[in-house]
Amino acid sequence: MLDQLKYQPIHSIPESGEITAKSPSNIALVKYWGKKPIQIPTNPSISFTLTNCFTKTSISFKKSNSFSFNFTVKGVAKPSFIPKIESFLDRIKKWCPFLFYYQIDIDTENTFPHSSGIASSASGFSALSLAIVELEQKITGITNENKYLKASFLSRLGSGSASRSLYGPAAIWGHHKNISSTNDHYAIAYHDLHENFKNYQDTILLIDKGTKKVSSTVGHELMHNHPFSKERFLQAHNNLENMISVLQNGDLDKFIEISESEALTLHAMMMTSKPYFILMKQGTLSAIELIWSFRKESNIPLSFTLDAGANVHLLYPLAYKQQVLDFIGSELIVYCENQQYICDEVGSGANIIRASYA
Ligand code: 2P0
Repeated sequence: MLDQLKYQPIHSIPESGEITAKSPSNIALVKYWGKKPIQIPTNPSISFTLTNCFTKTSISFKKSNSFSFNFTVKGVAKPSFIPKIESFLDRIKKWCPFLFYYQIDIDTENTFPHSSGIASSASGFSALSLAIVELEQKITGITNENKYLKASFLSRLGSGSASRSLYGPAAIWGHHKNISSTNDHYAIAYHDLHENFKNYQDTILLIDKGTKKVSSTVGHELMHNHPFSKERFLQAHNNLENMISVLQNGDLDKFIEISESEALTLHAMMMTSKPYFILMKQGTLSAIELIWSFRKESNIPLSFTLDAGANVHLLYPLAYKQQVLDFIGSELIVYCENQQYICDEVGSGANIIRASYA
């Protein structure tokens, strides 16, 4: 299956150029939590692709006798990101050997604040990977639909959840025996959404913008020898299958049940790891209680999900946007750091903004 993603060598490569790609973040409905080397998920996951939270990444490249790279955020050097990018470049070398004939400057910017607690690795690695595959297609002259698959494949080697950011409105990553084309190496697009989920909203309450005490990489690691891992992986397979039925038939009650259970199970896994840890804050729990009361009283199908952090993602149909924003303004905003929240919605994935070659 991976043969189609191999680099097809040719003899001439551009002297220099610049490619800019844009890719959004995503929010998992069925969560990826646990992996095997190298970046192989222990269960399949599905996410909504977002729109407003995105990363724009430019790679400038110049032919050189020795490979080197620079990494900046809006022109400012960020040495703390270098080890993760070095490890990514090392992993993709075999798949993109052409990259190593260049000196590369990578410059990136996020629309969401870096310290907002929203992972920039999903949008960041997917934007960078798409730019690299764009260069590959320029070199090989092969332009086909494998572009996004390969970008997803490379993204996965940077950060697992990044593999799902390439396409909208949703993406599935990880093999499921009953869902065709699913595999552990790259994500596939999922399009079959019921009308109820078109333009579905994700309003993100920024409960805690600090750096997490335990990184996702460490959290994934703790699923090895976890007392409940076997059951959890089985549950995720079942939830994925059920979630796909829900996305097709528009059953919002079932959507709420699966997505909230997934969020709480993710955090339950953290709380039962060895060592155990908690990433939710008091504001996270207060917001969840209020969401449940609001849903009961208003009958509005508002649900929540959580990422590996304290922030709360409010999921709801576009038709209820005003009521939900009023509810946030009157009851939830006190739990948001600096009263900040981000309005986002389901989107269409990554794309190339600009490419020039010399
Ligand atoms: C997800 N998360 O499915 C899950 C749910 C967070 C909670 O994937 O080690 O940054 O880079 O592969 O992708 C966050 O983990 O981890 C994550 P790595 P990643 O979105």
